[in-house]
Amino acid sequence: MIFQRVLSIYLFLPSALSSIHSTHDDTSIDCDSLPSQSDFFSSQQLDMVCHHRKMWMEEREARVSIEMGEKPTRKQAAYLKAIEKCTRENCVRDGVRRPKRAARKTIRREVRMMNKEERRAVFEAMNVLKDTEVDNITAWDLHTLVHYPDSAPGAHWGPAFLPWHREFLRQFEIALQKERPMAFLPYWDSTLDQGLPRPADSVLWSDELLGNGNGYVKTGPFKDWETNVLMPLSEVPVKRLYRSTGGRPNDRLLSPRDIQWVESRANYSDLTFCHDKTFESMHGLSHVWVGGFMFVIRVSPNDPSFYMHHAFVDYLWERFRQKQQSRDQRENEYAKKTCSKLQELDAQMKPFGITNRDGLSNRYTDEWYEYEPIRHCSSDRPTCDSTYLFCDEKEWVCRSKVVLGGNCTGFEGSAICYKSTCIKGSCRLPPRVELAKRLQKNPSTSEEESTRQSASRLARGVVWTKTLLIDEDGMGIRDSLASVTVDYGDGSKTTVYMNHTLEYPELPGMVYVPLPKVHGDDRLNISVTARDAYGRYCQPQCYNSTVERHHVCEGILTLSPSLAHSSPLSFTHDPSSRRFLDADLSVHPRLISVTPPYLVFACSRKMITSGMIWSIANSEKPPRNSEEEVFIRVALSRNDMDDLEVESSSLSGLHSWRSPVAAATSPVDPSILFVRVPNPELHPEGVSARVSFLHHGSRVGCIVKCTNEDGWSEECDGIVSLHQDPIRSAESTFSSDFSVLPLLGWKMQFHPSTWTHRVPYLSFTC
Ligand SMILES: [Cu+2]
Repeated sequence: MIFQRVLSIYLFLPSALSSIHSTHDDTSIDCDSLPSQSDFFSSQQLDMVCHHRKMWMEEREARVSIEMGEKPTRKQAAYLKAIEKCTRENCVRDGVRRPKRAARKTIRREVRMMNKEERRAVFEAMNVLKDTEVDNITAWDLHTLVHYPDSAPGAHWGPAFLPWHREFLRQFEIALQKERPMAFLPYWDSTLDQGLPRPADSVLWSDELLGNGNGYVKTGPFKDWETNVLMPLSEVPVKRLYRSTGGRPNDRLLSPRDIQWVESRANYSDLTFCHDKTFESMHGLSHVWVGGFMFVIRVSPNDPSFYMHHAFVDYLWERFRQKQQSRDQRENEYAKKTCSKLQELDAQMKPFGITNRDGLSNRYTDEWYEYEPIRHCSSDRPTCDSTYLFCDEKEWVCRSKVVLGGNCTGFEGSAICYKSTCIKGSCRLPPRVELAKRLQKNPSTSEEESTRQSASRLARGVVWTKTLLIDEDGMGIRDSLASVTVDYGDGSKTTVYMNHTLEYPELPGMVYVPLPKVHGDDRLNISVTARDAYGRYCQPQCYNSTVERHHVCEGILTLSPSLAHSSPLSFTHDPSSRRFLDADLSVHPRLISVTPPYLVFACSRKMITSGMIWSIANSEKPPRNSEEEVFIRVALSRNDMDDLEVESSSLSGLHSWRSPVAAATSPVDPSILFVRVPNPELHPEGVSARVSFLHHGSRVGCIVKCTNEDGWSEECDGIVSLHQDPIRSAESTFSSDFSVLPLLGWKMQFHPSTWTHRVPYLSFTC
């Protein structure tokens, strides 16, 4: 009978708990009116807590776990049941010879306190769970599904929150230990990061520990982890581990004051949601701070940081238990208000075959595990016990170190920087080492040289596109050590560096990227990645032409001469015109605009929005032209007349110019001439000039047509007017910049097949 009950739980996990739906009585509780420690949270934070609760409730009612398929298979149910029945003594094959019944208690350490071997064991075990399939779903993802609201309807928003997660973590730790007996669940003490100038720069989010926090997780032990669900609340279909650590300005991690508050509560009720929102809300702060999958409760165990954060929450609860409760109280004291029947002391701790009361048992920390505290530093012992921590001698506490390139303002002279030094507020390599690095950026990786390399390697030539690297403040990166690497997919790669002699319309932070030329029906996928000057990951964002915004993307460019098969990026084979990629030269000089490149990189830890990307481009204004003269374009089709000359003379009589037609012809288009006229910027009243043609000194009768703004053309007298005010200028495209002239009239935005061209105002047939 008992066996049957337990089995049925798993056969119906998690989607088929329909019988309880009508009995959820917690939806009616007004979240906003529940008390909380008001000065610990901003009103937005409290609003968000209630919003998350609402989301959880709705997902519970909607039975969102259909993502998993209707029911777990027998094999999946058996896996979960076996884990639940396991303890270290009866399940974990230790490898170490010790008396059978005396398996040692697991010691859970802070993630930065693990030694190399422990780190390897934990991260390997996690990866084994991610790689082990149980009927088309990984063991890792199966654990995540246990945390879904319809599987675990009582896991949140009430007094069962702490015991439920305690049991959930115990099972997860067992799963790790079955793979690597040495493994344990590390905890993440976020107070070590909370006091840093910029907590997202903590060494925790580096390759050696949890991997990068800005965007797709592309470094560290969990890089490129796939998830079995789409990341909720994302505008783009993200199915890969994703974070946005500290990306939103008002989020924060746990502070020592928060911890003191938890430890000093008088009884268990004070830590539970229906009596006081504080503790559960506090736990939510780190969730939203990490962002990405962690942002949404249901899917948050996709990110390994979930387990480490929850181990810390469990540790804080244990500290309260040890400090404020007797052994007996720990197992029997509970909350009077439970918010829901599911949270009552003797209710089943769904989906597990135990009750909420069982989760208060002293066995967890008597027999199975305990937490190793962080030893903080003191004037007697001014050191911390980890290479990832340093002693803040102003407050005698240990804090996390900061990665190369990170913000260390206020900590100059301390050991805050991991493998680097705090110089003027940021973690840098010693000046001599940094200089050597810049010099070492050897000629073979300079832009010109690598172009030649890739050109010869690809044998088919290159085309150029632009990309933009954006820094912490939402500005273009100017450091010449920032780089972009192109992976051609055939085993060859090229790295190019920041351009630092900028000319309009080049944006600061811009890098030219060489891509292979494609022909005919070819289609190539090229991966482009970028690193900031300190070697840190930059998150690609691509332009989506349907919604006209930049979105997080994978940084893969699909190249094809046909738009239908290509990413909508602009490119050109001509190095001299690449400068004008993404620019609109078909408009009056005062209206010239640049769009951001199709592919840009957010190297910052802050959230970079499409609006910010576009404002970088929009803030670049064309320089005012103060040359005496400008060139306009004139179209000419002629009937075999040699020695033709072109002339322009201003109607004011103050300016005239004459040139052989051959000398005025565009180098790229023989039907276009460049004709000099006075610069309207220097003549506020405007400039009018007559254009005419001469043959051996005498004027030639030509048919002249004028094409207006809308593309209509009619016969006219060959007079063109230019004005500094775009509306009053008959010819709107003119310039005195020789490098622009051949491209004047072109709008070179997005894929070249969509570029448009404006015909000159004046067209002559002579
Ligand atoms: Cu949870």
